[in-house]
Amino acid sequence: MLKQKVVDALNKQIELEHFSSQLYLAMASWAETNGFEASGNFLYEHSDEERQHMLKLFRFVNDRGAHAIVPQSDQPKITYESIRAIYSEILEHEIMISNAISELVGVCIDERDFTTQNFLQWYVAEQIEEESLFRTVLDKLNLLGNDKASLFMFEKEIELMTNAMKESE
Ligand code: OFO
Repeated sequence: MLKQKVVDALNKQIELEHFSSQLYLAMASWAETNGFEASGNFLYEHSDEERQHMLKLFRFVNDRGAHAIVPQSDQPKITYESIRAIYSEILEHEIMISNAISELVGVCIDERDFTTQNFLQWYVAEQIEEESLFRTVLDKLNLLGNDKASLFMFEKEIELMTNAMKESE
């Protein structure tokens, strides 16, 4: 049986993963309607991934005899300054999520819940990957520059990354 402090912390993380999914959906919508079709597809994929992260926690909470709560959702921003602003915001957001996962692992250690701590190792590893992925995307943007031809090439790169991501699923 999960301790209440662990259940509360897991439900808080469910809320964060849910918000990540909504945030990336809003960003996908902006990208798609502002000429960045490849980034739109990439972000739709990421929105789906975040929903999977949320569900994995959700099912774990219920499987362990507690009650997962469907979070209330804040509306993400609708418009973004640029495609660069989107990817910078994502990297910052993912760093915040990594810190939240560390806090959650800390709660499990304090409560001596080593089963949940072990389950969360998947999220610890996933966060390293996600941060690295979005650093790579920003590096590509920085290398290519901001003119139209560079952004076109950037979108081609993102399309390749999305295809690779889908193939590895
Ligand atoms: Fe973006 O990663 Fe979930 O946890």
